[in-house]
Amino acid sequence: MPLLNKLHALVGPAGLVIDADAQAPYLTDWLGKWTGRTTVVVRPANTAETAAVVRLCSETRTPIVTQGGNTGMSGGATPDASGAQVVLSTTRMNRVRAVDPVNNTLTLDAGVILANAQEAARSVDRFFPLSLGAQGSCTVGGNVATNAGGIAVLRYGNTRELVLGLEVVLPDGRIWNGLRGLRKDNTGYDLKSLFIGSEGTLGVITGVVLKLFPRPTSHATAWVGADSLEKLVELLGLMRTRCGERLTAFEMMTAPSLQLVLDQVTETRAPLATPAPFNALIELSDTGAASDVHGEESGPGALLESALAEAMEAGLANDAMLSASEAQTMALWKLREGISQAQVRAGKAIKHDIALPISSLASFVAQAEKEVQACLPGASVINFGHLGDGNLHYNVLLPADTDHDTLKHRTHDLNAVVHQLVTNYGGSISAEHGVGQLRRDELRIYKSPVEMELMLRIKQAMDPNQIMNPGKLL
Ligand code: FAD
Ligand code: 2HG
Ligand code: ZN
Repeated sequence: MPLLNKLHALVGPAGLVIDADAQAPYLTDWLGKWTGRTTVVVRPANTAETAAVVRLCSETRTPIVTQGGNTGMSGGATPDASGAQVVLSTTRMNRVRAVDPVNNTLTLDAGVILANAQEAARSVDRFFPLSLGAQGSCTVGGNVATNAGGIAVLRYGNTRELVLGLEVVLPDGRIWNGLRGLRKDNTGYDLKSLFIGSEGTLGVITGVVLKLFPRPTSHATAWVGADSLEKLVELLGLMRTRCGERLTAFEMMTAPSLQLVLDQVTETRAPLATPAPFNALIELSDTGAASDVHGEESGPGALLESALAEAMEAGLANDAMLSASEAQTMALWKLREGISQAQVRAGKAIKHDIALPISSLASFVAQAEKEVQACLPGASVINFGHLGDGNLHYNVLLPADTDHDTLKHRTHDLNAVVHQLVTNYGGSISAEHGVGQLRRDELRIYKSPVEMELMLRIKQAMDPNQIMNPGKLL
């Protein structure tokens, strides 16, 4: 019986996408950078169906590309051009399995959309802190598989820090039930950690236990302008000292990044009267008795105001705008969250998702500016990111009509310049978006042979037939 018929027998007609038009959204990534082919997109309804599909693929040596919300930025969820890879979409597995406000855990199918996970936490007066621009369409399984970061890492950590348990369909079709909701469990190797950030190369994540937190009851948000990155880094230090745990987000945007959003995204306006070379979007949040943003002396509003006054006095900030309403806060976040879309609209971005020690950020950026301009005179650098985590999105924007060969050469040259410098500073060439197909070849250059060998051995041990997302990560 052909594979298609066997899959049909396992998941029924609702679990298969065969029509070319209906398949299209699964075959191109969010950035429109990678397009592949497949004979079939399989959408199992639950873990048992997923296990049956993977078992069949294992027996027939059919490669599987697992896909969640397809918002990834490294091409990890796009099949190759051969048409031989099956796309396994988790989007039908979208049940909230259990919410436990006493244990502070949330157990979900891996295909649950991140925003729905946040809502499930809110429904029991708890908080799930993972937050990123794609939260309306990315899935928790995809978040786990990429170890997603986002805007609240500064306070709550990456996805890795937010996962207590996993359920995974292994490459041979067996189900590993590691859905534990424990804060302590020293019974050997931490297997769940292997799957976090594995980008679909070790198995299909089907269930997730997430940590919940007390729901913040008050927030304060400000936009700050500074004339150098050194000053913003100093401001970050000041905010940490003055605000401690309440400092939830510290995002950075250069003037060209902000201008790009103002040019490309409707209903946006500059937050400061005089544009600043470097901008920070700062958020404090607090739990406990509800307080108005500016209401209480000890609330985050008052704290932010006094910390910023101190910063201005110390010359760390030129100007600051404290949000006075929920609508203003949303408008400020729209400026930050709009950058990815603005880049897509404006041209072709050569992206660098890099992490550096916070203490090296300013000198890295100064040196990178020189080296990038030497490599590509007049380059338009869109530099922004999660400053509080030392994570920059150091992107170089080329005109939309740049031809394929030019783009290829520029990408190669700029990657070499930026990533060698990142390595010299002890940084990482993939901070939060993963490796996928974007950084696969470069990984071999920047990871040590020992690390590469260990990763390849783990892959071989767990997926000896190499059916899980071949051509990605390793
Ligand atoms: P997909 O794109 O579908 O897949 C990503 C990878 O995970 C692929 O390798 C895929 O094979 C694998 N995978 C997916 N689901 C599973 C599963 N159940 N089991 C095994 N493997 C699986 N990322 C950040 O970290 N921080 C940000 O701030 C951020 N902001 C973004 C803003 C925008 C506008 C966009 C478009 C993306 C952003 N991203 C960000 C990137 C992306 O949203 C995240 O990487 C997200 O975690 C991917 O989830 P997904 O469900 O869309 O995964
Ligand atoms: C963000 O922080 C995302 O907005 C996307 O990680 C970054 O578009 C990018 O390069
Ligand atoms: Zn980011």
